[in-house]
Amino acid sequence: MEGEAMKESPKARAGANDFHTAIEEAHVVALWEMFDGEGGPQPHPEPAFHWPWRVLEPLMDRAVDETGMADAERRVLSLANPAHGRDDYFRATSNLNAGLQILMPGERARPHRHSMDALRLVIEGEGAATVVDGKRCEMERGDLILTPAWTWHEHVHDGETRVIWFDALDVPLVQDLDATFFEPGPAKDFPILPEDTAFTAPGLVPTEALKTPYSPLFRYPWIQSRDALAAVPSREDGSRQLRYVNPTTGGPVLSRLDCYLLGLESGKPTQRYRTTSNAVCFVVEGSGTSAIEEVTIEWETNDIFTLPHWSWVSHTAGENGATIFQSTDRDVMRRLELLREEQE
Ligand code: 1HN
Repeated sequence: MEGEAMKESPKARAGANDFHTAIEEAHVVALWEMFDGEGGPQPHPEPAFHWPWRVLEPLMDRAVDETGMADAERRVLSLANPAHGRDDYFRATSNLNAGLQILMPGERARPHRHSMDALRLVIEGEGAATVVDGKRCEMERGDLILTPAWTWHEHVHDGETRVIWFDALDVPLVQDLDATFFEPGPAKDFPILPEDTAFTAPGLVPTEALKTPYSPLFRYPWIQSRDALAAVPSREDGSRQLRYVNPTTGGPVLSRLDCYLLGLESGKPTQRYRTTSNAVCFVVEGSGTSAIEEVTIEWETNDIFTLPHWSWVSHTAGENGATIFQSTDRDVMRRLELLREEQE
């Protein structure tokens, strides 16, 4: 009653309005009216989202009919999370961009470079290659190809079938930091790089390679990742995990993209965890379900789904187990001292 009487007092109302008009005109906000008093991490801002391959694959074929490579810098369908709106089309999840790219036989995506880190995980096709600072990286199913920030990169295709790959970039983060730079080719002034065979002896790296802030290996072939994952002992929940690292530092492969390969055993839910980092998952093999806060995603091979920050996550693989590739901003969060992780 007292409160209502106060509200109805013309003098009080005029006073409040005066204050609110005045602060609005001064471009300031009264924080005590905004803050809800709850400490600790705020609820995660977006639900997990899922792009099934059965929906995207036909659209990739249609994209080929829509545009030729003469008119497209890259023939990419960018995964625009509806939580961020279609105008924010680079956000698959808050800090990460993901997309699918298709190249047809004889086509070429011309060289360029940009301040964003980028990587590709090859989905299908043979005969395509990404040329990174002059180094040719063949693209085969499951291969991880890096195109680090400010390296020249182009995609070429001398094979006979369509080639499709998953793209992941740190575009939204770089945009938010207002640090986007782009330069069209032709590629020029790139360094002479060691062959990947210079890195294949465990414990030995060429000294010149220590000078880059990214992995000097631009290609992580699937057969090697698959065999390495098979050799990792299972954790109690049946999962196995590998991190793709820069062999010269043991750190992330790229400054702002940190990648993992997760192996899941059939029918065993993984221990629930949450992290302040974000991930985009690409299903390399198998099918299964993931419980991500209130959302349950049923995924199959080649599907893409997100793990938004601070969401409780548990994965369960179907009959034959599964392998999931994860592109994350985890090492960015760690270096900013914002990485928090919990396990149940
Ligand atoms: C880019 O340069 C590529 O080089 C793919 O293949 C996707 C999305 C946003 C900005 C640049 C590529 C991209 C991109």
